[in-house]
Amino acid sequence: MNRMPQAPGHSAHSAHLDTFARDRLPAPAALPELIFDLPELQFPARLNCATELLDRHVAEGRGDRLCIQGAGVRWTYADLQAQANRIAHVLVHDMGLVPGNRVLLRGANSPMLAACWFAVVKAGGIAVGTMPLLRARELVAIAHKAQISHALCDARLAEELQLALPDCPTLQQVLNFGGQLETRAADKPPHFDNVDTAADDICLMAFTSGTTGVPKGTLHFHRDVMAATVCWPPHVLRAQPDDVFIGSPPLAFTFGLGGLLVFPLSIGACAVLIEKASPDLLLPAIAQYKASVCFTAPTSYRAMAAQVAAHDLRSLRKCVSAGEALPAATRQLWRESTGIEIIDGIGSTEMFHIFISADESQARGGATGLPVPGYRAVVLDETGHEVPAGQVGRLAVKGPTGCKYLDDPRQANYVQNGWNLTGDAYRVDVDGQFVYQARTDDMIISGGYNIAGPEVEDALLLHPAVAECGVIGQADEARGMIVKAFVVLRPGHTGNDSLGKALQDFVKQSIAPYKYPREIVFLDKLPRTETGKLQRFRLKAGA
Ligand code: 3UK
Repeated sequence: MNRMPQAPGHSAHSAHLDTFARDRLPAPAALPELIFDLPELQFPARLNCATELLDRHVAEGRGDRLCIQGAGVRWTYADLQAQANRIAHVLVHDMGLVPGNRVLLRGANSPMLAACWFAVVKAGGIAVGTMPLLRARELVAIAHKAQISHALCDARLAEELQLALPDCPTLQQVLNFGGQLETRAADKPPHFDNVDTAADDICLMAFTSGTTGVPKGTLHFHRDVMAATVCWPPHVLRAQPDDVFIGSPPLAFTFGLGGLLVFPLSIGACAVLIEKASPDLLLPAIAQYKASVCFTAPTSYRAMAAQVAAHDLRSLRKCVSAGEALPAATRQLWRESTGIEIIDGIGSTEMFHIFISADESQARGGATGLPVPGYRAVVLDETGHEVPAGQVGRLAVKGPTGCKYLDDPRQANYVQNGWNLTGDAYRVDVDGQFVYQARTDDMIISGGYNIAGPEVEDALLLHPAVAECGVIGQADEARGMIVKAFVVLRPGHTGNDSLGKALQDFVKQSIAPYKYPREIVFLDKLPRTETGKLQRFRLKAGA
């Protein structure tokens, strides 16, 4: 155990022998204020989240319960534990992992990827998930920034990592699963003593799905992962041990890691991890696995709504939307086609998971919801003062988790005066509901009016010809900016001037006329990230 004197806020008893990440935590003064006022948030000083999420169930006699399914695999809790333990032995004994090392994980969602995640965390390593579509150049940037020492990679994605390796001098140990990893693991013992980590040892480095600049690595402690499990899931989602979780977000995205692995396991439920979960594949998968809790992005619900009739979705009872604002039209469409009220929630990579949300009974079209128990949220003006109800300002949150960038001056943008500033413009209604406006940078200022693109999108989405749309501000000499809409039409409609005019009139009828899109461009599809977010910067650049 190392007992070096540490700066305040660092545990004096870290289990990490490799202190690279811990040495690059933000300075104490740059950290957000933390709140631990729920009784469930009183964590012990020693905590390994893998012990709590996985081993605990086996120790308490639930080893035979179904834990993970996908790609022809059905693992009980005992099966996943044994697999993770064997891989942990490979990491430690064959690959020389020491606590604190960063392990890159590369693969589409699958049971093996989940086993690898647990193996890293059990061994006291830091799991660094990466999006499956990343190319060599992006992998190099992450490997460099995180000083990655080890990688576990799906054999089918090995090529791109191989291309990156010559430029990753610190990355010396690579094993592929769907390949050598299973062979090595097969003759390792199924028992492993998890490293006795401190509650505030780092177990996870999640890179933001940022659109510009060098990627930001957000650091999360074992305690952060456990804190997330006792806030939103029991208070808003309220899933049960018999629930079967399914969805689309990658485990490399904390929305997916929480929703599809950490949260189901925290209650002894079952997680389905499928590699491809586009709307046309997610629907049959829900039917096949009799899934009951679904996590995906707003656009995916909109696309699935059109196809629900062809599938047996009787098992489905809870649907969670996050990643971007849920348009009121999409909420309504999903309710009309399935009878299910979507649970919307805003979360971020920096906060780990959802901090404002509404359950089915609180849900209201156009509003994100209320601060999740354990979190506080306010709306601030430019000078950092809270604005009155109804006024738009910058969303600020604090709770038991918070932003900790790895060695990054942008920490000072996200954390100010102890608050986490997510970069979102919000308004609080008189009933306390938080109403999303836009990303702060995306607010459109036109002819002296402040216009939120998503509000115009909501209005357009109610038109029967509109499948998807994105609204941005485009520089304009006379008005500063004009509202410009990019529209994808439903099959059977043709983009022409008369439809453009009809859409403009349609918007003017449902929201203040000055918000109508003065320019409309018809596209075949909208540019989106792997996590389902609209890439407005690309629309602005004319893509
Ligand atoms: C936007 C939303 C309106 C918002 C995430 C749930 O999306 C997640 O993390 P990211 O770091 O992005 C964070 C930003 O995305 N956003 C997310 N959800 C909503 N805007 N309504 C929503 N429901 O701009 C936020 O600042 O990629 C979401 C859980 C974990 C996550 N990491």
